[in-house]
Amino acid sequence: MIWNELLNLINDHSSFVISSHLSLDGDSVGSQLAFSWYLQSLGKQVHIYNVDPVPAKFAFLQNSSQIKAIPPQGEYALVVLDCSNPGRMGWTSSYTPRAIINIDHHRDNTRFGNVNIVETSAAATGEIISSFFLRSKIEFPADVAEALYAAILTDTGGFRFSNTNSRILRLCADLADRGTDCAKVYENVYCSHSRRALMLQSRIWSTLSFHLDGKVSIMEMPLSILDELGAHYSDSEGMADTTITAEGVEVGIMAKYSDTESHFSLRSKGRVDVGKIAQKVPGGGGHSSAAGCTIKQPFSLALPHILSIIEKELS
Ligand SMILES: [Mn+2]
Repeated sequence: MIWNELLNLINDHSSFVISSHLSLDGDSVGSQLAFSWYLQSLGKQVHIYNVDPVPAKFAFLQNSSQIKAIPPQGEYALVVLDCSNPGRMGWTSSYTPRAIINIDHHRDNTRFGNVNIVETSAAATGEIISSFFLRSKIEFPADVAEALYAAILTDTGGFRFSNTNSRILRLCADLADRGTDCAKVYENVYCSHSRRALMLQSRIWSTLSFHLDGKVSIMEMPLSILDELGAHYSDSEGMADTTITAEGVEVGIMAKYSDTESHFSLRSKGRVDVGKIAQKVPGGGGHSSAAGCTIKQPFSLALPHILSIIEKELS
């Protein structure tokens, strides 16, 4: 049984490094904090290393300051959470962990660990970890429940995506029973935009356009407007989810582009598998309802390319 392999590997090591993908989201932050608590409760040394910082809206999570941009040293076993392949961690220094634990829910996970717990039906890596804790009757404190709840809340788009189901809601009820303040998490995650972020978002909204008989909506963010508004890239986070809010739209696109490169975040209401669409672009991938890809072309050329892929998927 795979979980026994995990426990054996944990037993065999005393020092651990936890990491996740670039551009931390709620699932990567919450899962790392919960797993760090678990390893520490077993008396292990834990260092959490991420190349990118914790987004401000997740800083309220207890111990989020333990997530540091300080590369690890010495000997350790590496725990990679919510990350489909090691390249996505963005580490620049070479590293040779004694072993790798890989816990994830992305379909394109490359099974790069010595132990691979990859549950593609899970809504979040936080779901995999929550289920493990509950099944194993591990008593975890309220702040860990809250981290796991934030992980699931954000990866289900606030319980709106098609990965929201009775299993997830029951799990979150358990996390609420263990002391999660659901309203507090909601306020921090969804109601704490800076004015600068809202100004940026108003500019992004103004680019809204519809394509392919109204089945596709697109919002654009040329990276040049960040400097113009003094805004940060992360201030646009969450905008991709708003692209599918229009009636009749099946696929929503948030396009972020420089003069030479165009990144597309794809969202689906459930009928179209946007993970499949993203995979048709080299390096692209993701889930059926949320995925992304980058085309190394200016937006004017990359847009017709992605639309032609979507058109085939819609028909
Ligand atoms: Mn995730």
